[in-house]
Amino acid sequence: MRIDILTVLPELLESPFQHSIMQRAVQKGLLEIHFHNPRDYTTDKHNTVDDYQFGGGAGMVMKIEPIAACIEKLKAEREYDEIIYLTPDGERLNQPTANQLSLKENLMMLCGHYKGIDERIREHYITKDISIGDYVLSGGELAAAVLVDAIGRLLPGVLNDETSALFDSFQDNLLAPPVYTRPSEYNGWKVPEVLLSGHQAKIDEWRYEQALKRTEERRPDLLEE
Ligand code: 6GU
Repeated sequence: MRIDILTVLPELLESPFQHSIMQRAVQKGLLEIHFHNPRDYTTDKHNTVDDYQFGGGAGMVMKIEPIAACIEKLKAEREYDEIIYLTPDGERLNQPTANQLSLKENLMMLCGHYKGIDERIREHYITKDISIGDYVLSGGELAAAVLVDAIGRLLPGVLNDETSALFDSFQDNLLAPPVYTRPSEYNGWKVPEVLLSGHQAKIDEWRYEQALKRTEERRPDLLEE
C-alpha cells in the first residue's frame, strides 16, 4: 500500500512510522509513506498556506491553491482509492473502516490546520472525511498517525503472527480478553488456573467468556450493534 500524506508539519509525522510495527511494515516494503508539504506548492514569495476567512471571524483557513496543486500533481501520477480529509466533523474511525481501507492500493490523506481548509477542496477532491473521536486536536497530523497505524498493522505480512489481528479487540465487536505471562504467581497474585491447564478448548472458551464479560461491563454499546 502507498499512502501520500499532505501536511504543513511533516516533522510531526516522522517518528510514528519509524518504530516497531510501522517501521517493519515500511522496511518490508508492505507500506510506503510519502509526505508532501502544501507550502512547497505555493507561488507567492511568503509561501502563504493560510488566509483570513471570507465573512470574517477568528481563525485562519488553509488556502485552496497550494493544496489543489499538490493533489492535482499526485492524481496525475496514480489513481487514488480514497482522498481522505482528517477532520473532527468526519465519520468516526472504527475497526470496520480500518479493515476496509487496509484493502486499498493508494490512499491520500490531508491534514487540516487552523480553522480548516477551504470548503471547495472538500467538495471537489475529498472522497472520505474521518475523525478519530469526539474531541478537537490542533491539527490532523496526530489523527493521520492513528489512521495509518490502524490500517498499516492490518496489511498482510505486517504482524508476525498473521492471525493475531483477527483476535484484536473490536474485530468481532468484542473487547480482547485479559492476557498474562510468567511468572504464574507474583506477590501471591495468581494467573487463572485454566490458562495453565494446557486444555485448548477450555482456554478458548474461557477467553470468549472473558471477552464477553469485559464487553458487557465496559462497552455494552458494542453488543447492541
Ligand atoms: Cl481527524 N482532526 C482534528 N483536528 N481534530 C480531531 C480529529 C481530526 N479527530 C478528532 N479530533
